[in-house]
Amino acid sequence: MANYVEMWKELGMDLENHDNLCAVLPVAYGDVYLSQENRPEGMAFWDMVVADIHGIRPAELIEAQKNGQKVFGTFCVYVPDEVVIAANGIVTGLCGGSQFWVPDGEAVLPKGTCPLIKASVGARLGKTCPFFRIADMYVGETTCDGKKKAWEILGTDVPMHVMDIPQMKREKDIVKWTEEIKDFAAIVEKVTGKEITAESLEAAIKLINEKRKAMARVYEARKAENIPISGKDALLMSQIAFFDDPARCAMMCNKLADELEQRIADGVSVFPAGTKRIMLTGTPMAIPNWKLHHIIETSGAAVVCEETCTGTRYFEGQVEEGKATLDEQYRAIAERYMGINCACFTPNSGRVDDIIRLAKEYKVDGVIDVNLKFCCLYDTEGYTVEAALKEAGIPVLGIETDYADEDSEQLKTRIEAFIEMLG
Ligand code: BJ8
Repeated sequence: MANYVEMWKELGMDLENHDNLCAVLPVAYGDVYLSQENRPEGMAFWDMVVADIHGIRPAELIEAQKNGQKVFGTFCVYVPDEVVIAANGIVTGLCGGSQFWVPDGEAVLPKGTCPLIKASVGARLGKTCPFFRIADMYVGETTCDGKKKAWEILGTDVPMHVMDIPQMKREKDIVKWTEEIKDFAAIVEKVTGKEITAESLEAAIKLINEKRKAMARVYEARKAENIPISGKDALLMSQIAFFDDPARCAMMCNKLADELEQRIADGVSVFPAGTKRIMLTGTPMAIPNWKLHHIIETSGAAVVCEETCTGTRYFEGQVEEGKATLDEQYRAIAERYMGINCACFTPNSGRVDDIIRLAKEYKVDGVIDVNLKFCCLYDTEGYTVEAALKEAGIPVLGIETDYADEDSEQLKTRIEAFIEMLG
């Protein structure tokens, strides 16, 4: 492993505390990931990325900045990567998924805030994540109240642009969202010093569409009767996709999909025949939040799909290509992104339809509706989701949790009972 201490020092990181984080991550990864048997060989790429997660990609981003590129840090799958890439910028995801960052977040936020927000704020203020130090600009959005207020705090420490996301999906909301994307494009052009043209935007649209298609291929393979990849490994692929170079991400996902398709043809599975198939739905699982997948997959079941923003909501749906003008392209981008079904919208019946459709496509035996503590949106929507699943005859278990380990045993007991109940 290369030595990145100088780089972290130059980024103004708290090295002592960062050492504490670096001490726990390899142990957690070893326990959760490297203990799995018969993993696809293609996962070696993601193992390598995680082994140097605060080194390789941050060093690439810094090199790009030296060459004049700007880095935009995002927290939500509604922020259109295409716009940044069309202006020669780079996007990196910034959602925090570790309990390690929560106390630094709680220093400025109410304890009753969702762990994703606390960890994201804590990762910046605690100076223990290079990605949070590198980003030239953060891009927030008006999805939930906790995030909206967190942007005001983060905005005192780092340049911040907030995108105003509509809360409904009527024609006038799509028009408004199109305008909001255009405003964002103007900001991006100002920061990067590069003009977005119809050609550069078309190229960016194609690039991100390719990345989505590659991720979709990996997910497609999970529909097979003999499951060629664990849910944990598929989740890792999605989590890293938020940080990686999109062309490399597409290439590695396609390579993995090739291997998985071969495994299906050869009848290779990472789970014994008859293993119960679980779909997760709910709040996103930012890296390194592998808690629920690990509990489920060490309790005798397999996770075959995630209807989350670190799952299908991230890659389903393409931006229509081949539009002639920038105006048409921005409208096409707005339409694709408004197809994502986040609980911040009302009504949000599209999400319920997606869940039922995915449950059938992935032939799941049961669904676990997971909610991050204090996420009022997904918690409340859980009522509708769980009622629809019951009506469709699909067993469902609702769970609320956070990033801490304290409830792991209790969760395991409930999940084991649920799996047993599936017969
Ligand atoms: S599109 S799910 S990534 S907002 S931060 S809403 S968990 S209380 S992350 Fe999200 Fe975009 Fe929607 Fe997806 Fe709840 Fe926490 Fe808010 Fe959260």
